[in-house]
Amino acid sequence: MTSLCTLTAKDFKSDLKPIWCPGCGDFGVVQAIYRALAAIGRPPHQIAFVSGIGCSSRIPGYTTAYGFNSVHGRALPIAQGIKIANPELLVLAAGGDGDGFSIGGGHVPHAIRRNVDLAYIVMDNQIYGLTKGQLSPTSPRGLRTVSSAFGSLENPVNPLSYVLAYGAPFVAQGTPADLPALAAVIEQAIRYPGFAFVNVQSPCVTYGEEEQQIKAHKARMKPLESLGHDPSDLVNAFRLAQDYGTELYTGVLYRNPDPSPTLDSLMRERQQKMSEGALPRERILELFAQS
Ligand SMILES: Cc1ncc(C[n+]2csc(CCOP(=O)(O)OP(=O)(O)O)c2C)c(N)n1
Ligand code: SF4
Ligand SMILES: [Mg+2]
Repeated sequence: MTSLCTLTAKDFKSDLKPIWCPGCGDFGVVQAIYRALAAIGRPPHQIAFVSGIGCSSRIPGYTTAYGFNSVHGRALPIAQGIKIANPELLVLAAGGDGDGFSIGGGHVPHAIRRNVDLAYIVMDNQIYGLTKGQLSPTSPRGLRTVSSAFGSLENPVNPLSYVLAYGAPFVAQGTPADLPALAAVIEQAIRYPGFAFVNVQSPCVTYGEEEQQIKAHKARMKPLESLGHDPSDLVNAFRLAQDYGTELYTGVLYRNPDPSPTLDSLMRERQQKMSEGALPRERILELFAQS
C-alpha cells in the first residue's frame, strides 16, 4: 500500500557525501530531486532509484530511497523490471548522456513503447565525465576532448527529438541554473502516469565547455511557458526540440493529455483475470496425482 506523509527535502538526503567535483551540475540535480520527492510525499522506503554507471549515476546513493547503481546503460531495463514486479513503488531511473544515449540508447525506445510508469532523468553534460572527458553521444560536432584532439567529426544525438520520435508521453528539460523550475519539472515527471523523460543540462565543470556552465545557462535559458508553448502541442514540441544544442528551452516540452495505459497496470489487470479462471491449487495437485 502507498501512503503519503509530510516530508522535507532533508528526509531524502543520505549521509553519503557526494564525491562530484566542486561545482558539478549534478549537485543541483540531486537538490532538485530532494525537493520534488518532498513535494510528492512518498516516504523513502516506497521509492526505488536506479542508475547506470557514470558520475551522474552516483545519484541514488545520495538519496535515502532504495538505490541501485547498476551497470553502464542498463538503468532502464532494471527500473522497468522493478516497477513491473512491484507496481506500488515509485520508480526513478537516472544517468548520464553516455549511459542513456550511447550504450543504453537501445533501451530507451522500448521503455517508451511499453510505457512503464517511471521517471527517467538524464544528466546531459555532453561528455563522458567519469572516464575523464571523452566524446559522448550528445557532444557537439567539432568538440575537442582527450579522445578527439582535432574535434569531433560526428553530429550529436538530440535526446529531445529522440524520445519524442518514439512516442514519449512526457518530455521536459531543465538546468540546475534554475533550481525551483528543475524541481518542478521533476515533480511533474514523477506525477505523470507513464514514461516521463527529463533532460537536465547538467554542467561538467571539469571537462565541459564554457557555454555549458551554470552562469552561461542563466543567460541562455528560455522557459517554454514564457514563450507561450502549449505542452499538449506535439507538432510544436517537435519543432522546438530541433533547437537542441542552440537554444536552452526549459520546462515541459510535451505532455500527452490522453496517455495510454501503462504496462505495469495492464500486466496487473491480466494477472488478475488469469487468476480468476485458474484452478485452485488443490485441484491441480489432484489432477497431477491422477495422471
Ligand atoms: C559496459 C561498460 N562500458 C564502458 C564502461 C566505462 N564507462 C563508465 S562511465 C562511462 C561514461 C560516462 O558518461 P555518462 O554516462 O555521460 O556519465 P557522466 O560521467 O558524464 O555523468 C563509461 C564509458 C563501463 N563502466 N561499462
Ligand atoms: S567530471 Fe564532470 S560530471 Fe564528473 S563529477 Fe566532475 S564535474 Fe561532474
Ligand atoms: Mg555525461
